[in-house]
Amino acid sequence: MLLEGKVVLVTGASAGIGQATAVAAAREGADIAINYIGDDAAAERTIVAVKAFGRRAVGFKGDVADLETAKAFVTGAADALGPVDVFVSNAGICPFHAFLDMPVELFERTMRVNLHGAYYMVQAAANQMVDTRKGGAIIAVSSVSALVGGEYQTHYTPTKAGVHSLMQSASIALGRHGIRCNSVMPGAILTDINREDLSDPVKRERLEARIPLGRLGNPTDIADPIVFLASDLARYVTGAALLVDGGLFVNLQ
Ligand code: NAD
Ligand code: RM4
Repeated sequence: MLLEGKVVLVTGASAGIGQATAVAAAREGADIAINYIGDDAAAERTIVAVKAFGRRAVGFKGDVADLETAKAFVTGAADALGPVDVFVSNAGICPFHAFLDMPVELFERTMRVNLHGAYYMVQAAANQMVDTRKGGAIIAVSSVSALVGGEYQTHYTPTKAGVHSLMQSASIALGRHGIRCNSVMPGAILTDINREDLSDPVKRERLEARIPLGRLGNPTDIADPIVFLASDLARYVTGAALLVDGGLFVNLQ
């Protein structure tokens, strides 16, 4: 087991990559606290799946864009499970939209959830890790979109470059406290975030054809590399990005 006895916190863990990460960390022996927004029943499914591994699980509802959510999540999780060892900043949105007529509300909401939300959460977790002097690992879910653009993602791709940049700077600020900070960069993973976008068969086939491993990813393809970065196997890895995209990025021609 790679995370035995660790307390792992995951944001946006009622579905997709966050849910798979919570379950994978539980499989590796961790107790889990999840942040989620909206769907109580979906969050409960994550909690049930964690408990099936005999681990403890608690859920905290809240919008990551709100600074108070971060404080409540990190302190509430510590009260329930003990201090945080691993923090996964995963919550994110990508409401696909054209550039020239991007509504200001959509632009600002995407920034607030994906970038401000990650910042508040990571800062709250880091403060607790520093206070308890235990060290720890922080992983932000960035994207291949930190490296390449998307016509309908002009509000989104800067946030994904931003969360990786946050991990780089935080790794410097926190290294002396024994805290490692890294990002994962998923490629095209089939989840709710892009289900509608990829329902266009032409777009989906074009994307699949570009992936050397021949398929879209699924959430567990990302959860396992996150577990690796969280674990002592990655003890000398900090400030790094792990691209997990089936080869999508490098396949130019
Ligand atoms: P998803 O829609 O299944 O999961 C996103 C999760 O974030 C959901 O559980 C949602 O409820 C939660 N969330 C959204 N806004 C929130 C808020 N304000 N507060 C708290 N939680 C909130 O999609 P996913 O693909 O699993 O996305 C997870 C992360 O992975 C995102 O950060 C996304 O940018 C990133 N990502 C996804 C892909 C992909 O192809 N699916 C690729 C690269 C990166
Ligand atoms: C990712 C990447 C994927 C897209 C999702 C929504 O970062 O750009 O291709 O489907 O976001």
